[in-house]
Order: sequence, then structure tokens, then C-alpha cells
Amino acid sequence: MARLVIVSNRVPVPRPRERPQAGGLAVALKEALATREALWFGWSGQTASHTGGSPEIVTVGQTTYATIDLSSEDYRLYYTGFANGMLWPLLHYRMGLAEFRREEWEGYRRVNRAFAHSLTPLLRDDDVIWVHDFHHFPLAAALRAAGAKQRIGFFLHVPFPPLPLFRALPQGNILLRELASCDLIGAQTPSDASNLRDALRGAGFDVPVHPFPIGIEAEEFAREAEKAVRGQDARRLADSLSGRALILGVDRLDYSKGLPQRLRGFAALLRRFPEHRGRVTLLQVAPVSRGDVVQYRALRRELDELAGRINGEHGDIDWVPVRWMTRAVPRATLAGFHRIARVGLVTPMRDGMNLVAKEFVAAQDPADPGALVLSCFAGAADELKGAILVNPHDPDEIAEGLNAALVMPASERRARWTGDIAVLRRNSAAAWAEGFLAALAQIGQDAPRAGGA
Ligand code: ADQ
Repeated sequence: MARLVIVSNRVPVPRPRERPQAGGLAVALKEALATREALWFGWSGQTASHTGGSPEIVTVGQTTYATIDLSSEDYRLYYTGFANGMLWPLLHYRMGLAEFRREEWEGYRRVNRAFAHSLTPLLRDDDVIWVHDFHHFPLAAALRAAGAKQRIGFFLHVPFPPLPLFRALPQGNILLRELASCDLIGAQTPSDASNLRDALRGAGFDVPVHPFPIGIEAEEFAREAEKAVRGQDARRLADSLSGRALILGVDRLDYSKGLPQRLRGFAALLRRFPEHRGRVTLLQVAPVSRGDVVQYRALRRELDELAGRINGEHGDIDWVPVRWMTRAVPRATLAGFHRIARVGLVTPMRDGMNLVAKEFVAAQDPADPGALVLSCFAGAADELKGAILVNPHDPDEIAEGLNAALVMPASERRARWTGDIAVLRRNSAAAWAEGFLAALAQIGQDAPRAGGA
């Protein structure tokens, strides 16, 4: 079997004496890496005097991890600037939050060329290369320019907006041209795939773009939840509820996740459905991410204030309606929290997939599962038909969804959960990775591959 070369912005390099990092791409690719030789290449997460150079190599079993540093200037231009300050908001339909700066655009492309330069000497002729996410739109073209003839696939983890919105990106056609050096492009949902295909076609490129919705290892997560629910933290949480129903939100602190709107939805529930007052607790876990991007600092202040205001207005001497945590909680512990929750509240304004929604379903007790209230703008809404779908822009709709979840009879919760868990078992993380790689291998068989950039 050909060696698999994964390229992603961050690389989960195993560190001796540390627990392996859970979550993210590492979990999704676990099976794919277990069954073949692999090289995983990307940024070390460190800044240094200059970008690139010879990668630092760590090999564990069949997988070699190769990482390079970024200069502080490139970290600012490529990562904080163009990737997180321009592409992230644009791809999440939030052009009003996006800021374009020519020097950041140039830094982003320069870093991708540096990635290609450091990766090329490590490549073998029969490797299969799989590039991940919006940090690396230009990478395939940079690899081709450096002489790479290998099959290259690309997977976009975040949404792709309709063409008129994408057109707001200055130089967007250059990005599309560079992306078109791939042999296959995957997106999370049929509509993301169709938006990306339209954009590529509009710019004159006919690369195959297909939906490959990312999955989770549902059985494994269920086992973790069953174990964690007996652990100390889950027991502390359960005891502290004093019989109240737990509504749980778990996210990175990011404006795409719709957190202020979610808190307003919870406040609307307490106002419009007073029978739940004193009977529910919302626990929102949202560790700070991208704290050096200005919009994220403002979001945190807004949420601190909102949570305080709701508690001030609705709380009682023995009841705090919102428990708000910006501290990180290990994913295994969260699995236990999901199992205790009566309602999973997942209301992103826009999300490629949202694996938290899938993990909530996987963690439930089959005999007495909780209900999921899910944004209709999360990719997961395409698959989780048992969820109560809400428009996250409308706090009243969130409140109505929460009320429906809280009063739903156990028989209906079981019926909805049974359908959703079957979907999750079918489309596992392993099936996602193998499906993409099989399609990539197939493309190489059918037709001559794309030439240079
Ligand atoms: P993210 O935006 O990071 O990922 P998401 O899919 O919700 O979002 O979560 C990815 C992983 O992070 C999950 O395994 C989840 O458990 C974990 N996680 C989230 N919040 C956490 C928290 N507070 N504490 C600990 N772990 C937490 C991007 C896209 C998504 C897409 C994924 C995968 O934005 O739309 O689903 O990639 O493709």
C-alpha cells in the first residue's frame, strides 16, 4: 500500500510522558494511520527566527511526524492574519468580520511555499498526499511547482460559501487556481461541495469536488462516556445538579459557534417557559482559542457579561442558571458530561460539520437518551435527522427547541436517538478516511492526472 502523507497546519506529534492528544484530526485519522505507513507534515506550533528549514522528525511505529517552525512575522501574517482573520470569517459567511491585508495574503502564500519546500525532499514517488483545510489552499500548486507528480487530495473541514460571497475575497481566483492542482477535493456537505465546484468552474477549473462528511468512532466514544460517567468529575457534576435537567454546550470559544445567541436563547427559555425556572442548568464549556485575534477577545468579554446578566436576572439564592467555563476540560471527561445531559445544545451560526453534535449522540445512554437541539447551519444537520433543528439567529426559536427537548417523552427520545446512532455507526471516522482515499486512488486510475500548476 502506498505511503500516506498527511499535511495539516498543526501536527499531533506524540510527546513522551504525555497523554496522547485527543480530538480533532488525530482521532479521525487513527484507523487510516494504523493500517499503513504514513508521514504527517505541518507546523510545529512554535515560532523561531525563520520559517521552514529542515523539519524536526519523530517516528512512532509506522507514522513519522515532521514539523517546521514559523517565524513570528509569518505566524502573524499567515496564521493570525490571513488564515484566521480573513479566510475563517469569509468561509463562515461572516464577511463583516473579515479583514484583508495584502501583506498577509503574501505571507500566507509564502508560508505555503515554505511548507512545499521543506516537504518535497521527504516525498517518495508513490506517496499519496492528503492536504487538510483552508490554511493550505495553495499547497498543491506549490508542491507541483517543486516537481511533485504524486496524487494530491484536499479536504476542506469548514464550509464553503456561495460564489457571490466568495468573490469578495481579493485575489480569490488565484487561490482557486492553486487549489485546482489537486486531483480530488472533498467538502463536508453536498452544498459546500457544490459551492466550491461552482467557484472552481467559474474560474475555469474542472477538478472533482465531492462531499465526504466526516464521522466519529461512535462505539469508542460511547465506551469512553460510560467510563467517564462513573468518574469523579461527572459524579461531582451530577450531584451538583440536585435533580435539575442539564443542558450542555461544548465548543471552542469562537464566533462561528453562536455562543451569545445561544445564551440569549436560554434566557428566552426562562422568560417564555417559566415552568423550567429553577429546574434546568446550562453548563457551557468554551475554552479560549485564538486569543490573539481581536474579535475573539471581544467575544469573550461579551459572553462574560451575558452570562453574568442572565444569572443576575434569573438566578435565585440556591440556583445559578448558567455555569460558564472558559477552562479546558479533557475530552474524555466531557464524554461523561454529555451522557449526564438531558439536552445537548449545539447552535453554530455556520459549521463545516460540528463533531460535538455527533459526540453528544454517541455518548447517550440507549435506555434514556438526551435530546439534541442543533443549528440548521451545522453540517451535522444533514445527517442527524433526530435532532430538533433551530435557526441560531432567533433566540425564541432556540427557546422553543429547548422547551421541546425538555418535555420530550422518553419513547420519542429513544426513537430519534436510534435513527441517529445508526447513521453515526455507518459513517465512522474510519469510513470517512477510507472513502476519501479510495476515491482519490480511483481518480488516478480513471484519467490522466492534472499537470503542473
Ligand atoms: P472545530 O471548529 O474545532 O473543527 P468541532 O467539530 O465542533 O469543531 O470539534 C472538533 C473536536 O474538538 C471534537 O472532537 C470536539 O470534541 C473537540 N472540542 C470542541 N470543543 C471542545 C472543548 N470545549 N473541549 C474539548 N474538546 C473540544 C473544524 C470545523 C468543524 C468540523 C471539524 C472536523 O470547524 O466544522 O466538524 O473541523 O472536520
